[in-house]
Amino acid sequence: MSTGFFDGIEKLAYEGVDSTSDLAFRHYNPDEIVMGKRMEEHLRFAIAYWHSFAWEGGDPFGGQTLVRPWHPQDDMGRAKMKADVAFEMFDILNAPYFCWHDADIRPEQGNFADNLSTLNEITDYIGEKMQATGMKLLWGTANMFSHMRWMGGASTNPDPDVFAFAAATVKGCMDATHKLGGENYVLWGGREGYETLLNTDMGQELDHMGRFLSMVVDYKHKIGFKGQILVEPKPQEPSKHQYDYDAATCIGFLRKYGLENEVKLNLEQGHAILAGHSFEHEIAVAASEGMLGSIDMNRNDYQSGWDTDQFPNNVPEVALTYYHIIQAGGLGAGGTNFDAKIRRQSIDPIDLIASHAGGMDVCARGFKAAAAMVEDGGLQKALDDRYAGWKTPEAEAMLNSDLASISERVLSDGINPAPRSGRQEILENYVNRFV
Ligand code: XLS
Ligand code: NI
Ligand code: NI
Repeated sequence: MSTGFFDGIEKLAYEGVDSTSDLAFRHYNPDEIVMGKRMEEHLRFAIAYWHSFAWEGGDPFGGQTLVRPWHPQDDMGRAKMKADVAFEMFDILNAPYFCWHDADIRPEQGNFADNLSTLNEITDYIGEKMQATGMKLLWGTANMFSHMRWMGGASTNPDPDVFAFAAATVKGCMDATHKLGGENYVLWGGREGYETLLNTDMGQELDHMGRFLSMVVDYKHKIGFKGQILVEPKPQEPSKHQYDYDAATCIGFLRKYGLENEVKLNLEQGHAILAGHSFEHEIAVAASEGMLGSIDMNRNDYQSGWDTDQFPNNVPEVALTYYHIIQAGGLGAGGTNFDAKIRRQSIDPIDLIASHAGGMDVCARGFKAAAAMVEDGGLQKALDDRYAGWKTPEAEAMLNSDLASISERVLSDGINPAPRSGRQEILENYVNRFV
C-alpha cells in the first residue's frame, strides 16, 4: 500500500535524448550495453538515505524547511513510514542500491542499548522490503558525528568511554550491514580530527584511529563479512582538520597501520575539491595503489567553498571521472552513491525525484563519453607515445642501475634530451570531441 507521498509521480522511464519531460531519463538506460556490460552494472547507482530522508533542510543560519509526514524523526512508527517512502522513491528511480547511517534509519534513543535494538528492528523491517523489491545495500555506516557525544571525536576522542561507545556502535552497524547483504562498509570520520592543536595529542589520536580500524577489519573477518571496508577522505568540515584528509593521506595512514590490503577508499567529488584536487586526481591516486573502492558522486559550489553536496551537473568533469574509473578496471564491488541533496528551497516531493534523475543522467552521459574515449583509445595512444622511450632496453636497465653508471653513459653517449611538446591543448580538444 502506497504512502501517497509521491502521488502523481510515475516510475521513470528511459525516453531518449529528445524527451522534454522533467521526469524521464534521457541518457540513463539501464539495459543499454556499453563496453560489453549493462549500464546499470557499470554505474551501480545508490541513493543516500541521509540527504533525501533524514536531512530536514537546515543550514548554519536557519532550521528546517522540509516538512515531511515522518517528522519529527523520534519515533519508530514514523521511522518505518520513512522507510516506506524511501523504497517508493527507489522504485520510481529504478535505482538498484541504497546506503544508510544508523542515525538515518532509526530514531536516536540517547543510550547504546536502545540505539542497538531500534537499529536491529528497523533493519529487519528494511530487510523485508529489500526481499520484496530486490533492492540492494551498497553500504552501511555509523553516524559518529551528529550527536553531541561525538563532538570531540569517535575513535580519536580523548575520553575512552567514547571510544568504547564508538566500537560498540560500529559493531552494531557492521552486523546490520552484514545481515542486509551489504556490499561495503564505510567509515567517514567527520569528527576524527581537531578544532585546535592546543588541546590535541595528534600522535595518540592517530594511533587510536589506526587501532580502531584494525578492530573493524578483524571483526569483518570474524563474522565472515565479504564486503569491502572503505574509508572516505575529506580534508575538513565539520572538523577544522580531518585526519583522513585526502586519498594520499589515507593511503599513508593505512600503510602505517598495516591495513593497505584490507581497506580501500570511498572517494567523493566534493571532498576532492575541498582538498584542492580534481575528482580524477583522487581516483588516479587510489587506482595507482589498487585502492579504489567506491565513489560518492556530487558536486560543490565552486564559489562558496563549502561542502554543498549538490547533484552532479557537469558532464565533462563526470566524463573524466569515469574515464579514470574505467581505466582502473571499473567500480568493482563499489558503486556511484549520490551523496547529494536538494537545495533547502526544493521542498516538494518532485524535487527529490528530478534531482536524482538529473544526476543519474549526467553520470550516464559522462560514462558513455568516457567509454567512447576508452574504445577510441586516443588518450591511451598519446600516453603510450609519450612514455615510449621507457620501452627501450637502455631505459629499463637504468632503473636497476646507479647514479655513477648512468653518469658514465650520459658522458659516453653524449646524451642531451630534446624537448617535446606535452600536447595538452590537443588532448583537451580531443576530450571535447566526446563530451
Ligand atoms: C560527509 C560524508 C558522509 C559520508 C558518510 O561529508 O560525505 O556523507 O559519505 O558518512
Ligand atoms: Ni560529503
Ligand atoms: Ni560521502
